[in-house]
Amino acid sequence: MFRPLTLYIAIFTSMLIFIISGCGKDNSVAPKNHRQILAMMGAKGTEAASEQDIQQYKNIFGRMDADGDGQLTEEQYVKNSRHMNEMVRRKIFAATDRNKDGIATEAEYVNNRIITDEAKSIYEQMDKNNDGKLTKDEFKAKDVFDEFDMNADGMLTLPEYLRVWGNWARE
Ligand SMILES: [Ca+2]
Ligand SMILES: [Ca+2]
Ligand SMILES: [Ca+2]
Repeated sequence: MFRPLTLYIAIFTSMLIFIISGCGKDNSVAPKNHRQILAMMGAKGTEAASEQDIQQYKNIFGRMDADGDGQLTEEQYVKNSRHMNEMVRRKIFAATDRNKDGIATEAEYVNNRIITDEAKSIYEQMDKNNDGKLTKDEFKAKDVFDEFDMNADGMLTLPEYLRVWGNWARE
């Protein structure tokens, strides 16, 4: 004799198995390690910086750090750095002061310079037509181009690129 309850239980069980197995399967592609992507683009990372470069960055820091206590406040940095204008200097300071305590230490400064200068030189190598911008064609890691292109206009400017690069390089 046909027993509907058994049928319902059978259907319910098979649906449950289907749902559980569906949940267990991870269809999303594992996100690539950001630092691996940077390495693929030619980044060697902070460990690869030469003693010469590090010393040079320390010297620049020392010139800005007038009282020689190894610390720069934002105001000292804005006053003493040689970057274009105040707004740019404040942005660079914010990127440098990684732990957001309002002080750029020598170590933070050196670290930021190593990362930024390497990123810039890779940017310049990719910019084949030297117009200061990168198209997707010029960009080496095409599958993450959109993550760099913050305003989604199909072009990368140096500040856009540095913002993402700076975060990834410190992961
Ligand atoms: Ca700090
Ligand atoms: Ca270009
Ligand atoms: Ca853009």
